[in-house]
This record gives sequence, C-alpha cells and structure tokens, in this order.
Amino acid sequence: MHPLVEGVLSGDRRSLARAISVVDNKEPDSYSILSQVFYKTGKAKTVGFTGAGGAGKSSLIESLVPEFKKLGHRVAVLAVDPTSPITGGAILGDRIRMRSTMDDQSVFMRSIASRGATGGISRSVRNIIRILDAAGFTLIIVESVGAGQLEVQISAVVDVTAVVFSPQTGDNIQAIKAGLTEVGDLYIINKGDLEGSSTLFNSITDFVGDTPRKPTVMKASAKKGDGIKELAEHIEKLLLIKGENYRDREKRMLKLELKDIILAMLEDKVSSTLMKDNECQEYIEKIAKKEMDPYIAAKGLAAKLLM
Ligand SMILES: Nc1nc2c(ncn2[C@@H]2O[C@H](COP(=O)(O)OP(=O)(O)OP(=O)(O)O)[C@@H](O)[C@H]2O)c(=O)[nH]1
Ligand SMILES: [Mg+2]
Repeated sequence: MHPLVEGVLSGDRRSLARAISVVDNKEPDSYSILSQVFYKTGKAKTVGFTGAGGAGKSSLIESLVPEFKKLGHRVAVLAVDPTSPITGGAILGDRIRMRSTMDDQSVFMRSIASRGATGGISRSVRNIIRILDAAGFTLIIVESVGAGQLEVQISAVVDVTAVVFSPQTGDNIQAIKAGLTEVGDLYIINKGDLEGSSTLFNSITDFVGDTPRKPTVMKASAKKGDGIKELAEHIEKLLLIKGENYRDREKRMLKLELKDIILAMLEDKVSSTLMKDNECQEYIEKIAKKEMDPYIAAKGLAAKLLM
C-alpha cells in the first residue's frame, strides 16, 4: 500500500494534507493513491455552499460546524478559490473569533485553486472528497464562489447544494431568474439580521415555489446564530433523502466520471505521444502542401490511438 494511503487511513493529518496535494497537483503517484483509497470510500456525505462573494458562506459554514458535530459528524471543509486564504484552519480573516475552531483538531480545512480549468475542478473536488471520505470524515463541506460554470461543476459532485444569498451583495430575483441558481437544493438567505433580508426571503420563496423541484428557502444569520441549528438539521434531512435515491444518482455520476477519466487519458495520450510523433509532422507537411486535408490526416493519426 502507498505510504500516504496508509497514513490517510490511520488518521495522520500530514499524510492527509500531502495526499490531497499530490492528487490536486496531479503528481505521478495520484492515480495509485486514488485507486487504493477508492475501496475505503462510501460513507461520507457532501454538501456544497455556493453564492456570491461576501454572501457569508464561510461564516455560515463556521457556525454550522459545531451543529454538525453535535449531530455526530466528523467534518472537513474544502474551499475552492477562496478569496481569503485558509490558514491553519481559519476560514475567515477574523482570526480571533476563529480560535475555537482553529484549535479543534476534529475539523479539517483545506483550500484549493480551480485554476480556471474547464471540467478539471469537478474532477479535483471529487478526488479530494474521496480521500477525505477514506480518512473517516462523515460530512464534507465544499465552499465555492457562485460563478455559473464553477457552481454547476461543483454541484455535480456533491449530494446537496446550498445557495447562499444576502441582502448586502445585491443579490436579487434577477440573479436567480438568470439561471445562476438552478443547482440549489436549498436557498439560504443569510444576514437575516440586516434590513432587506425579509424582502429577499419573500421574493425568493415566491420564485422557487413555482419551480417543480420546490427547494427549501431558509433565513439565517451567521452573525447572530439565528436559524443555524435549524439549517444544520434541514441539511441533515436533505442528505438522508438524497441518500435514499443514492444508487441511481451514483450510477449517473460514475458514468460521467468514467467519461471524464477516459477523456483525460486520451487527451494525455494525444498531447504526450501522438502530437510529438514524427508521423504527425509528416501529416502536417502534407496538409500545408495541400496534399492532404486535415480531416483525413486526423483520422489517420487517431487510428494510431487504438493500436
Ligand atoms: N450582518 C451580518 N454580517 C455577516 C453575516 N454573515 C457574514 N457576515 C459578514 O459578511 C462578510 C463576508 O462573510 P464571509 O463569510 O467571508 O462571506 P463568503 O461568502 O465566504 O465570502 P467569499 O469567500 O469571499 O466569497 C464578513 O464581513 C462577515 O462578517 C450575518 O449573518 N450578518
Ligand atoms: Mg468564504
């Protein structure tokens, strides 16, 4: 067994952090780590928090963590492209207030960059979730700034997606109608202590009430702690409901994952061998001299992939 996998399974934090880096950076060992870890996964539940910058995702997650722990979870938080870096377990810039969570060894926090790769981020997040799952975390929270594609990609790899709004960030019904939030199982109106939150709550409730999926809309204040316990309990309930229909969903996700992996392997092979090949150069010469068209050339080269 890979020594890092051994470490991950035995609960060693350094091995866990290192294994995540190896996989996130696609270092040569990442495939063997992922294959070995795979057989130890399947227990963790995952929830994504998305929404505009400053809506209060980190604050909500921070206040939800103790509630999830009360529900018996071992929690890990994965932040994608955080605007404020996660250091030593601090999700927020407010270090003093974070001290209690920072000292808490049962909560693991990590941030990763999406590096703008299309499709790549769902692969990365899924792989890191697997490692955290194998490490024994039972609830994995993924935070990402809502930005269309990224939001959709992350919602594809988590069980439940919560979309966070706040009356401060200029979120309004137009943003929802623009389709930014089709991914939400749950809408959270955060900053319930601020003016405008009730109006926002009402308009979002009106709007999603009309959609067939009927997601829940809840109001909370991470600052005051209002509605946090209810939120944690509701998320737990949603996870249970999703868990019941898990098999079908899992198979759909596995099919996507397989396609993803095959495409990545092909892409790898195309750029590492096929396009470096001498034969490729010959084809290019011929196309340049109009002795051959690019379609025939591509067919000829692609046939080599199957050999
Ligand atoms: N009044 C009020 N302020 C809040 C509440 N929750 C968060 N904030 C403040 O809103 C600001 C942004 O909070 P974050 O939790 O960092 O927001 P975020 O969505 O994680 O932001 P990004 O990670 O940058 O996208 C901070 O100054 C918080 O203190 C709340 O319930 N009420
Ligand atoms: Mg944040």
